[in-house]
This record gives sequence, C-alpha cells and structure tokens, in this order.
Amino acid sequence: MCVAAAAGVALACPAVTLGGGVVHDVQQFGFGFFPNTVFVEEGDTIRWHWNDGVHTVTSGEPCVQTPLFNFPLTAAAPLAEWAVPDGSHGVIIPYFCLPHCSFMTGRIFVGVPNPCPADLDFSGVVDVSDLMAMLDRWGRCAAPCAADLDASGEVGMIDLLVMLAAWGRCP
Ligand SMILES: [Cu+2]
Repeated sequence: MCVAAAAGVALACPAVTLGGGVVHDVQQFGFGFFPNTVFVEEGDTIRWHWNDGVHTVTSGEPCVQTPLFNFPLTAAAPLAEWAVPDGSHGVIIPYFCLPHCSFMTGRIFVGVPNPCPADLDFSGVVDVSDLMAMLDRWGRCAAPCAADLDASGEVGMIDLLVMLAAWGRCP
C-alpha cells in the first residue's frame, strides 16, 4: 500500500483512497504548494498536483531530507500521493521541494488543531491579506468556509473581531 512510501520511494501508489480516509488536494503553482498547510488525520490521503516546472515533494524541514517520503512532481509525474500512516497522530510533518528547498515548503498537521485559524492564507501572520480574504467571503458562507471563524454559517462582525484579536504573528 501507499504507506510503503515511508521507505522513501513513490512506488505504485494506487489512485484510490485506502481505508476510507479523506483526500486532501494540494496544487503546485510556480514555487509554491497551495494550500501549503493541510490538516489531516491518520488514514487520510494527500495528493499533490503538478502544474508547471520541475519539483519534488520531499519530507523534512527545508533542505533537510527525511526518509518519510520523496516524490517527483513533474510533467512526467504529475501526481504524488501519500497516505498518512497510523501512529502519526499529533505530529506536524514538514516538507519541501528539493530544487527550491529553502522557500518552496509545506506542512502536514496530523490530528493537530490549527494553531492560527485566522491566518487564512497560511502565511504565518494574520494581516491585511487575511482581512481581504475574509471580506471577500463576507455574508452567508457554506461549509467548508475558513473565514467563518466562529462556525456560525456566515462571515460577519464576530469573525472580524476574532481575526483582529489574533492580529500579528501566529503562535
Ligand atoms: Cu520546486
């Protein structure tokens, strides 16, 4: 099964989800992964989709490779898929792209709640761009709706106050 990627090689990972977990799609555009942070559970599957250039999806802190996974993400290998293994609950798994290792990065939170939900663009800071993203969703907002910080079903003044209270660098 796809968890064998823990050996470090993207062998024949099936295109279907194992174990009925949730599939989380991540798009590569330019030198970034979008979203660059995903919140998953054990048994979920993460799929990275290539769009341009030559990249990899490699586990580890930026430029420091670990053996968990290492997938090419290129025109010839436009889809990388990894099943979140059992036993990783409570872990934050960083990853990066080998050719652009210092700045093309992402993180996988396994069973770890989002420490900074008001950071809608995952920049590490709650700032004007998050405010613009919230205003863009102002009003009724069907789930999943990241800007609906109080989970009320609409984006409004309470959400704005929650965002302002979290203004600045994320914990
Ligand atoms: Cu890259």
